[in-house]
Amino acid sequence: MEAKWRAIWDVLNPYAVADDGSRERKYVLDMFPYPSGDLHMGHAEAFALGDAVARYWMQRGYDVLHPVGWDSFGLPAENAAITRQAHPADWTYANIETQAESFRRYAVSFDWSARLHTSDPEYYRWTQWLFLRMRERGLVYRQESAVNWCPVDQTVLANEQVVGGACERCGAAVTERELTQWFLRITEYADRLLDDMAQLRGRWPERVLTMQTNWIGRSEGGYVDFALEGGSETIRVFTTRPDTLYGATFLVVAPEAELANKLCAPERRAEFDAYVARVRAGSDAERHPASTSRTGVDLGVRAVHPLTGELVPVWTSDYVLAGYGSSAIMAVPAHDQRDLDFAREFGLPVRTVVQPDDGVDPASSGIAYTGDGPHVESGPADGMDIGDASASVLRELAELEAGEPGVQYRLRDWLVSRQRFWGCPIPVVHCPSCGEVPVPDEELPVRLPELRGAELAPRGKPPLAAAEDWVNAACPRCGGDARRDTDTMDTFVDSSWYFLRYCSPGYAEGPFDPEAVRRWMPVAQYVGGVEHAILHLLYARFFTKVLRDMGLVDFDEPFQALLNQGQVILNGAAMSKSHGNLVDLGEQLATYGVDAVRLTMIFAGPPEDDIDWADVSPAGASRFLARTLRLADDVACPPGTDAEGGDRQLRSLTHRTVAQAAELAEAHRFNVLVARLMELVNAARKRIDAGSEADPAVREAVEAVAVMLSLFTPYTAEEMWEGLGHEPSVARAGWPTVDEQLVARETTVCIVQINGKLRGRLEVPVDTAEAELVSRASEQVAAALGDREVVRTVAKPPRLVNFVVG
Ligand code: ANZ
Ligand code: ZN
Repeated sequence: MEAKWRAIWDVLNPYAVADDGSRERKYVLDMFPYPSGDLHMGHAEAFALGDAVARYWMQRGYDVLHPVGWDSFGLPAENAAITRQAHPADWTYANIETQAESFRRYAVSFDWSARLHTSDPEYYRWTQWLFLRMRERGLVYRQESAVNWCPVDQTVLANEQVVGGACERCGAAVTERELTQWFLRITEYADRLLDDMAQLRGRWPERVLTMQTNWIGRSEGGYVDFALEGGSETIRVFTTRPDTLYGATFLVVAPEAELANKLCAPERRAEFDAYVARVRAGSDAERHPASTSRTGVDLGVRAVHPLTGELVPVWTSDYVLAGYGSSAIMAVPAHDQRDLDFAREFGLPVRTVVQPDDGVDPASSGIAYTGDGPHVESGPADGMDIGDASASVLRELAELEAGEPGVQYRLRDWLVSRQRFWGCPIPVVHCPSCGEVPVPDEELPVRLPELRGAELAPRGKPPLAAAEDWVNAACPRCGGDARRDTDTMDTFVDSSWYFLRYCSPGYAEGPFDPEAVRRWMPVAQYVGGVEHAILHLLYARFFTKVLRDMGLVDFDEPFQALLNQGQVILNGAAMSKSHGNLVDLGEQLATYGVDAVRLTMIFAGPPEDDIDWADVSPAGASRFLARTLRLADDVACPPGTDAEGGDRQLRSLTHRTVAQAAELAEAHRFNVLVARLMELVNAARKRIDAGSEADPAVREAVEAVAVMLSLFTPYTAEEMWEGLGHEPSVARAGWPTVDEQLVARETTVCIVQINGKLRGRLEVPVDTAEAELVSRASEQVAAALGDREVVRTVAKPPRLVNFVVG
């Protein structure tokens, strides 16, 4: 059955986009896969869900764009190439073909004509083009910076690729290095990335919005300048609690900050250098924000408190991060736990300036008081609460020109440089006389050189730097000898705009045809894993905003709605190769068939929940499908028979099911939809078994089943549709029309009494719940009840409600 229908679909191409304006458009997008071997159970779940969404809208008559492509640059291909003495493209494109074949077998409703691969020169040409446009807008810069370095992969890692101090990919302990790196200035968009989330509320999972909000981490507060005792230097600190300034008893500077090095007194030098070396060996990923480090060094200098004139010592400790705020803080131990832990460790003073509501003194309890309360020992701010005290302190500072209000973000600029081969080359040439020169647009793409096998092995310098012929280039500006940039881009750059390319595949005048994007974008429904809740989505949102500023798109947000599916797990644990508990998708498909696996994924529960493969039954799904398929064979009246006059009860069930199924599909409650479908299948079976196989109501029911089932199990649905005497494809059959009269629930009259006497009548659906019935009844007799107290209510739904009053 699978082979038969695949051949027919290849000819019919039922999922091709029309894009001719004849139908309303809807763009349904699955997060594109990384080609790491064949599809696995996680793909099977995600794509079954995305497909249900796409197929639903197709049945509703929309022109649906449901494209597929591959996020095909990345480290695994490169590592495989080194091991196999091959080119990363060999492994990548072979896996893509395997996955493509599996997608066809899995019968996902893709329009294959939009297919793309981010590692194709036709694609990365435009990634480079976008990079250069961003550079022209001042959104790209190069800077020497301390980076996370994986000594095994010999590459820079983004902060988020460092997990617990180890490389996310290979597990090696990550160290720090100073390198000149490319950055994208995403911080310039921090406020818009925050504010525009208002457009997504209710249509994106709330927890994703929360994660993005926390990642951006906007903090309001102020800067305070402390003059160095006897020097011209000032130490600027960032604080979210200017109100506590009177309680600041020492300053702490981040050990890696140049300021710490500059401030350090000669007699502290040796201790300081040793401390910095120790800190550098670690990684800052695990330090922020809750770490309770109690190590540090007194720098041997003092600063002047701007409001009290008091001298406070200046320390360094790794609980203060370089690169956040001003890399220095004022420590207020009474009201900040990290500061208090540190103060207690080193015997530094604690001064309470906000009266704790429980009267417990932080200095003796060891617990910082972070709540609000009247301020004390705070000059003009005495008696004020946090808000007023902050304003008062900032006013004082402004008069003295010793501080100002300020906002800080946890978000940092996006480090996009990678010292690896299999990525998009940075389209810049370094010329000894002209400096950094962009490669002219007409020379794009800057193609990767042909390197393979051992040539790709990391040797401390990027593989591209070792490709001498490639590196040496003429300067586009002066024609002199110059060198190409040897970094490639983070693959998250590739995936930040692929959804736009899908709108006009093969477009040669730019990354996308703005007209096509206007027609299709924003994506109506994005489907993918919660592992992309932060980075991918943030970067794609950032790119979209930049493109909007460039006038290339006319919307703020690329993805109107987001659905995060759960994971497929086994016996309560995540599946992984290392745990040896992988369920092989290919084996499941071979044993139960594509439709049974797809139905199992859908029926297991709400899409957001994890699916434990040990708890579900693809065999049960398979039996259900066989039973359903038999219905089509048993229908005995010809196609096109008017259902009018058929069994009223079955017709009513059919129409109610179809109406409800639409609501359920739109709410992505596909598992409930399937349960309703099963009820309809059972009802139709009962009629057939009772000898009503020629009743047109039976045909109507079974046809509705076939169309609804086509969202989930395309093979069975096609087979049924054919069995019912229709031309393929059921994918284009159209959603059954609902007759509202048949949907309306059967009603009855409910008698409303007060103390047993008739006081009103209500027409209610027979299945009205007791609570609703009582509330409607009491509304109806409200006037008659007056202010008498109801001592008891007797309800016999749906026919009687009696209020007993005193
Ligand atoms: C004094 C103070 C008193 C603070 C108080 C807090 C509570 P978020 O929300 O993360 O922005 N801070 C500032 N720069 C820092 C850095 N580079 N590394 C580590 N900590 C830093 O927090 C800002 C607060 O974190 C700032 O406010 C500062 O401590 C600290 F009762 O200043 B606060
Ligand atoms: Zn030059």
